[in-house]
Amino acid sequence: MKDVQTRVEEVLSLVHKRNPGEAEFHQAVREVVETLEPVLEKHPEYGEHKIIERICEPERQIIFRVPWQDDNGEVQINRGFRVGFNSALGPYKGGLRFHPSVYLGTIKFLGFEQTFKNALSGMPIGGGKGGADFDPKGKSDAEVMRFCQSFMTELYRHIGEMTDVPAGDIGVSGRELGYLFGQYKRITNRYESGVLTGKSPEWGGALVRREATGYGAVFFAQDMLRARGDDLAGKTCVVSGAGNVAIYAIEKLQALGARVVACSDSSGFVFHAQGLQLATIKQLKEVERLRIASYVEHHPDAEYHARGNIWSVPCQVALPCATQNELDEAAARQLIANGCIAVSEGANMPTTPDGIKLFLEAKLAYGPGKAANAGGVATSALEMQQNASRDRWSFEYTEQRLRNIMRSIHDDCWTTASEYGQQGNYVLGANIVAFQRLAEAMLALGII
Ligand code: NDP
Ligand code: 2IT
Repeated sequence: MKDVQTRVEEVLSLVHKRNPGEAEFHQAVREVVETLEPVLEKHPEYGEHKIIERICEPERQIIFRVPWQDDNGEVQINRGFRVGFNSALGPYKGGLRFHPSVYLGTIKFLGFEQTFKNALSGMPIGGGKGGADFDPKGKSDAEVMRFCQSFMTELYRHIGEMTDVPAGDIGVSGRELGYLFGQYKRITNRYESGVLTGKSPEWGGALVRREATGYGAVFFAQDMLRARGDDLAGKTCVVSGAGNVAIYAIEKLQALGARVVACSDSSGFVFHAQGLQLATIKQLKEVERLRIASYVEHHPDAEYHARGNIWSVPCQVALPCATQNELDEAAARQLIANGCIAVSEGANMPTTPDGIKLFLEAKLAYGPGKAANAGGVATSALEMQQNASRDRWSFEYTEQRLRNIMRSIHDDCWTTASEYGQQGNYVLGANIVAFQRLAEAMLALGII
């Protein structure tokens, strides 16, 4: 038997060789695999059955052409993706991202994270992810509709409520899911509600799904603080992003008595010392689809910093809710120096490995995305449950289910980290809990 460290190094070099140039995927795998040594020591059968090697190789990867016509009649061509990463625990489940930066490596990193996150959620869902290098910014509704219809015209044959269930991610929310579902329904001649989640509550979507990722990340922050005898009331917070996750993180932080002083988009950030006015942000972003810079036109006492660094704003609690690698070592250092005590990741992999190292060394409460933002996909699983039973739950009941799920995720990570002698290390806890659930299911299902 090879020693565990050699095996871990071999896995990483194989992932590099098989997936050249996919830096985010390499990063996501390294972050997980490096924490698994103690569990591999304890369970040699995982090594014998090459569980990690199998988890790192997606079960299937689909790449397809998405042709569509813009409003000028010009033909446009994008590239679409869907990666079915792991179906040991349930049908592939995970969002679709529409952003010009999307390539296969983005989808693989997100699919890998999703596989662990979904296992950690405790719901019966496997891991998958998809998307396209399409940029919805500046496109008319009609263009977005034609793009979504063309995308689904290929995707429909690969998905299904028992096979693969997409949802939203960056650039994909209620509007896009409506067009996607409409085309799926038309092609298949089935009103198969459970094939997509994040649908509008008017036609098959679950209440609380829209709010769930942001709310969940705040619940996770609340539980991390509670474990230290503290809470969110009165805390000064910074939330990056101004999209779906950021907006509902701000909403729940404010409801729990925290003061949120800054948020951002890819152009810059706003700082509002007296606390952000969420109604303005919702109007600008959800209705008018404008840049966050416009916020200061409504609130002249706020400041806008074009291309500024939001992590320079002093805060006690930080929620990165925009995108991967948005919080680097220098930003982590600045947050710590400014007295930040908790970081809860609404985005996927927003902190760079050097940043994470600093957070762990400083022993602040650091909740990695695969734990802290699992509330979104967990509520998607609740939507699947409602669709399967043709039922509809109240907002209060669904939010309570989400609250309980976040508490369980927190407690599972906490207990496992303590068992492995690393109390308070949610990175180690999350990775080990998720890996063991996946490993046990994969052992039971045989070599497939
Ligand atoms: P949205 O598209 O609604 O919002 C994304 C926000 O992040 C926007 O403010 C956007 O600014 C900003 N952003 C996106 N890309 C970049 C970039 N490259 N650089 C700087 N800012 C950027 O997406 P979501 O809120 O749904 O997703 C945000 C994060 O949360 C992502 O990491 C996603 O994977 C993760 N997540 C989402 C879940 C969900 O349920 N939606 C569930 C779990 C995780 P701009 O408009 O200028 O591009
Ligand atoms: O990253 C994520 O967890 C999501 N984008 C949500 C996935 C889902 O299926 O709800």
